[in-house]
Amino acid sequence: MICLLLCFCVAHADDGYRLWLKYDLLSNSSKRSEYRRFARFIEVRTEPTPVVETALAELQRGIQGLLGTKVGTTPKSRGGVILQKDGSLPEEGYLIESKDGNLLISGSDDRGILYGCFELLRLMQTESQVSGIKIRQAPKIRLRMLNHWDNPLGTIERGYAGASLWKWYELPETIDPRYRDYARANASIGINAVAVNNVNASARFLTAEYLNKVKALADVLRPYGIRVFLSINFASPKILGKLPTSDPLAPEVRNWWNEKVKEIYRYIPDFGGFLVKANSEGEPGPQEHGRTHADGANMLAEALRPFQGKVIWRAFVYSPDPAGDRFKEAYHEFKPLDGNFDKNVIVQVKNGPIDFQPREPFHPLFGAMPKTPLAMEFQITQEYLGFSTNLVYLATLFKECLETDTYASGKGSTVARIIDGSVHQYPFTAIAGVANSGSDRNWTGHLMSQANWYAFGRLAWDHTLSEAQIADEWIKMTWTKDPAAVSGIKNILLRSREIYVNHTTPLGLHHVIGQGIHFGPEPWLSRSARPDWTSVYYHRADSSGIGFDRTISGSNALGLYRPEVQQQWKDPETCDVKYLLWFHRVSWNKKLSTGRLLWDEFCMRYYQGIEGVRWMQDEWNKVRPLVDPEMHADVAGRLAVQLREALNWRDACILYFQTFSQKPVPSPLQPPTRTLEELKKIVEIYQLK
Ligand code: BDP
Repeated sequence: MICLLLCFCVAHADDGYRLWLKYDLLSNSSKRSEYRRFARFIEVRTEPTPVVETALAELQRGIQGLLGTKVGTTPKSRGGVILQKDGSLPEEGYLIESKDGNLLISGSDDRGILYGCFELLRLMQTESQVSGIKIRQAPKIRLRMLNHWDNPLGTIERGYAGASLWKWYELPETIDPRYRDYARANASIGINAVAVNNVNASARFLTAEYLNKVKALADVLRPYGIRVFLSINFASPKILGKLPTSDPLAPEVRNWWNEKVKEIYRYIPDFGGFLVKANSEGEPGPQEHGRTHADGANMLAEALRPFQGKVIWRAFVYSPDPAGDRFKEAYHEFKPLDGNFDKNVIVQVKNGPIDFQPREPFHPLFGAMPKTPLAMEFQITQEYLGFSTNLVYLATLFKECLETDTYASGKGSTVARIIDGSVHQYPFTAIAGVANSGSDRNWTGHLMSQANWYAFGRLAWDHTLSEAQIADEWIKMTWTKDPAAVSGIKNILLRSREIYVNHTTPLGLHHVIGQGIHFGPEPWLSRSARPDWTSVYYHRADSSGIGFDRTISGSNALGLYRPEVQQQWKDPETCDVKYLLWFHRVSWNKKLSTGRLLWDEFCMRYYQGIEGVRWMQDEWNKVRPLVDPEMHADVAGRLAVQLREALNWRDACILYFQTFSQKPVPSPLQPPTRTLEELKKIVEIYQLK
C-alpha cells in the first residue's frame, strides 16, 4: 500500500517549474555507478563564503537527486569532490580534473567554483563521461546580464509569461522563495548580473523605499554570484530631487547623482550600476539640455566610479524623420562619440539596426566603435517572434548575428569577437538579454522558450558553443535522454526560427507587425504617431515592387558597413535572399538566384512556413510517448495556435501584397480562401483595447 502511494506521488506530471535543473534519478545504472565513484563526500578546501556554500548545497542537492544518495562533507582518502581555489585561473574560470581518486573542482574565485559545480552537474545530467576528465573553462564575456523590463505595478513590458517575478509591494519583508529558484537557474548558466526594472524606468526605484526592496532582492541573488543593476530615469534629479533641471553638466545635478549613488551603495555594497535608455521613444535624456549621450553617460560614470560601478548606456535611439532611414540613426548619433565615453561606460547595442526582428543584419555599430566597449543586447522575450504561443529557438538567431563578420579589423572580426573584446581590446565586456521569465508556473509561458533563456546564458558564457550542442544539453536536462526523442526535438528547435521567418517575414521583409502590440501581421499599417512605426515605411510596396533600397541609390545605410560587408549585400543578384528586402527594392517579376520570380518565391516561402509548422506538429507527436504527458500536451496546444496564427500571417501578407503585384498565387499552391477584409478584421481584434 505504502509502495503504491509512493509510486502515485512520484508519478505526478511535470509542470516545467524545475526548468533544466530537475536532478531526477538517473535511469542509466552504469552511469550512476560511474558517478558514485567520486560522490562519497564533498570537501570544501577554501573559505566557505556564501557563494561557496551555494556551490556545495547545489552539488549535494544535485548528486542526491541524480544518484539517489546523500553526500556528506566528511573527507575520506578518495572518492569525493574537492572544491578549492586556484588563483592562476582566469576570473570566474574553473578546472575540473580527476586526481588521486578524487574529482577536483578548482575555481579562480568563488564564482569559478560555483560554475564548476554546475558544469559537473550538467555533465551528470546529460550522462556525459566524467571519469578521467579535464575541463578548463572561463567566460569569454565578463558581464553576462539579464535585463528585466519589469514595471513597479507588476506588469512586464513585452512580457508574455505572466506578471513580474518581483513582488514590490511585498518586499522587503516577504521574500518569495521563487527569487532563489530564479537565481539558481541563472547561476547554473553563468549569468552574473540582472537589471531588475524596465528601461522605460520609473524614478521610484531610486527612492529610499524602493532601494530597500531592491536591496532585499540583491541579498537573495548575491550568494548565487549575481549583481543587481537598476534602470534609471534620466530626469530623476528633477522628478525626485525637485531640481529645476536634469542637465548633466549642471553642478547641482551632478551632485544629486553623486549623493544618490553613495546612498545606493549603502544599501547594496556590490551594486552593479545603471542601465540607461535616454532620448529614445520619449524617455528623457541629455539631448533636451543640448548635451550629448557622452555628457549624460559620463556624469553617471563619475558618480559610480569610486565604487567600480558601470554605466550601461543604450544605443537604441531613432528620431522620427519621414525622409530618413531609421536603420542609420543610432550609428549617426553614436559613431562620432567614439572615444568620448568614460572608462566605466559601456554602450549597449541591439543585435540589429531596427528592433529585434525575426531576422536582421547585424547592427552597423558593431565594429565601428573601437574605443568604446560595446555590449550586445539580444531579446529573449519573443516580442516580434510570436510572444509565447510560437515555438522559436533563438540560439540560431543569436549565433547568426554573433558569427557574422564585421571585417572591422580584417577577416574574422566577427560580432562575437567585437563584443568579447578581442578585436578592439575592450577593457570590459558585456552581453545582455531581455528576459522572458515571469510569474507563470513554467517561467516562460511556452515551455520551449525556456531553451532561449538557457541558450542565452550558455552563449554569453561561450559564444563558440553551437546551437545544436546547447539544444542537446537542454533537451536532455529538460525533456528526455532517449536518443530518438532528443534528436527529434533538436531538429524541431534547430529549424524553428527559419520556419517562423518564412511564415511571417520571408526574404528580408521586416517590421510589418500589428501596431502597438507587435503581434500578428499588419502590413497595411500606413498611419501612426510616427512614420517609422508604420509598416509601409519598411516594405515600400507598390505595383512596381517591394523592399527598402538601402544601397547607394537609396538611403545608403549599406554604406555604414565595411566594404567587404557591402560587397556581400550590395548587388541584388548576389545578396543572400534572406536579406534581400532589407537592402533592395525588387520588382515583383525579378528572377531571383533561387530560380523563381520574386512574387512566386515570396508566396512559396509563406507556404513553406505553414508546412514547417505542420512538420513541427508531426515531429512533436512522434515524441509523445517519450516525454512528460502534461508538458507534451502544453506544447502541442501551442503548436496548434501557432498554425492558426501562421495561416493568418500567410493569408494577410499574400492577399495584401497581391493588391500590388496583381499576380496569382503560383500553382500548385492553393490560394487563400479568406478575403483581405476578413484578415483585416481578425488583426483588428488584436488591436482593440
Ligand atoms: C521596443 C519595444 C519597447 C521597448 C523598446 C526598447 O517595443 O517596448 O521599450 O524596444 O528597447 O522594441 O527600449
